[in-house]
Amino acid sequence: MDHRVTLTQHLLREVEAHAPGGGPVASILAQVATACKEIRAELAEVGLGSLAGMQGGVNVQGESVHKLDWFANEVFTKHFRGSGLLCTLISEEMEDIYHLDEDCPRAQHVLCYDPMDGSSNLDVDGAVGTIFSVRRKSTGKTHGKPEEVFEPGTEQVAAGYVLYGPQCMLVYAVGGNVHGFTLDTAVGEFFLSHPNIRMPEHGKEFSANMARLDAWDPAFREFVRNHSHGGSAARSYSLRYIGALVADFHRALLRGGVFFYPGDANNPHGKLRLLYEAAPLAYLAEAAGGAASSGRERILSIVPDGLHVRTPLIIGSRYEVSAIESLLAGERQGVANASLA
Ligand code: P6P
Repeated sequence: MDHRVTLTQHLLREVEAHAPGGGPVASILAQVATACKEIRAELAEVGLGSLAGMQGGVNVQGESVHKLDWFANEVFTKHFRGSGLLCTLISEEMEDIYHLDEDCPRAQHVLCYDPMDGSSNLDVDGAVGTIFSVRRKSTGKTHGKPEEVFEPGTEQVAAGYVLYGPQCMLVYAVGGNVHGFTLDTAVGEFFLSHPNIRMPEHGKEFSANMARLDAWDPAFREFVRNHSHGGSAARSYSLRYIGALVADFHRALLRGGVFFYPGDANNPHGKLRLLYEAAPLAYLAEAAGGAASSGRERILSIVPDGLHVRTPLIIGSRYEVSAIESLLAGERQGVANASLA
């Protein structure tokens, strides 16, 4: 059998090359992968088990909680409590930080994660995902408080996601390139399948909840018009929208194009959360040669002032992100078209 590179082998090499002294980071990401394998096993048969449907109640986001949202969150706390790998967990499903007291003395890192992104897709067998971001714990007065992670996304030391689709893929970066792994379910191991992923300079698809078109800044309507059939752009695009950020981002990562979730008059910061959705995906987008913007600034430059702060998100190939930014800045589409020719 040809030598297939396991996630563990790859992590050790990649961390050594790009995060010297970051040995614990390799172990953290390996533990994340193990947690996600357990989540996937449950997902694969959710219709047959007791975890189908809603748990009742709403989370800190005011969103209905699916039973698997909480199950996935618990899998993470179980896999890291007592591991000595993490000092603090920050989750979409937990209002406050989750401090691992017994691990704190040994641990040097914090994990921000969305355990089950797109969970509304679950009961219709749609794609869902887990998003994760690793940051260093602070040793100063902010340690053990939310302020510990009130740093720009450039401070992340690793980020990635697991996409539970027809395949189960894990994608991560730890300071170098972006790499993709596919789960061999017979072996129970992630094997390297997409080394050194580069996001195409531009794509042929845009991804957005078009039902909100009239609520957005007119620049988004102009971008959609310009890139739809008969539009002024050099080619017309297709619309693809899965309703799970991880799945819509993964497509743009591999095929190019753009996903956007703007703010509007009622929700100027949009819906997506910075710490465990936008920032980790922006880290990957830029590492793969793409871009991620709030429309006003680079996502990785934003300093959060809360654990669950939201941000508008425009993420994908450089051409499309800059085209939208140009329109938002009041420039005409022609400026951005030049780079498409
Ligand atoms: P809407 C899922 O609930 C999520 O947080 C993201 O995964 C997804 O991109 C977005 O919300 C979908 O939101 O408003 O289009 O249903």
